Amino acid sequence: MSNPTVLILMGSDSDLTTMEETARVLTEFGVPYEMHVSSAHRSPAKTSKLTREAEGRGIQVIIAAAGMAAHLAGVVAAETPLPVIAVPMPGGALNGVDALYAMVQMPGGMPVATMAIGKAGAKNAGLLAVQMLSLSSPELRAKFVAYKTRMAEEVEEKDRALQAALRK
Ligand code: RP5
Repeated sequence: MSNPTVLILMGSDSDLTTMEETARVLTEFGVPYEMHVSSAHRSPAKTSKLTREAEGRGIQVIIAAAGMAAHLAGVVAAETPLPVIAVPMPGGALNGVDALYAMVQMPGGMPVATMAIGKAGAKNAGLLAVQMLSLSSPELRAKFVAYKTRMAEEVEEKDRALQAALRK
């Protein structure tokens, strides 16, 4: 995509099925993004290069997804002033709880915004990135407000259907 404003990094291609949820949200909001497989442990030099160059290329938010001993978001945050959103991947013996703890327990001075484990977290990472970008984009803010209105309407519809079913 041309002029991406969001950089998505994931530790392995095995994370892609989960992180497609983030890509879907960004596409829905018309936010250009770039996605790479890059691991904190297996390819540290590549991760460092992508992170250091991000701001200069116009990236405003970095989303880091990793599983198991998930250091990716932390090492990315260490090398950039950009905000970093972390998504813990399910899988492994602890099914994502290990990644959640690794990501959420950052030491003071080094924040990463940690989402829920798995697809809900991947979806919310996209939405949080949209909210961050909305701070300087009235157009994106309007889209986000419309999204929330639509969501509330869907809940109303579901409740109407439930009430109708209960009356039968
Ligand atoms: C992490 O290890 C990746 O983010 C992935 O969630 C997990 C397993 O990776 P693979 O062995 O499937 O490549 O670094």
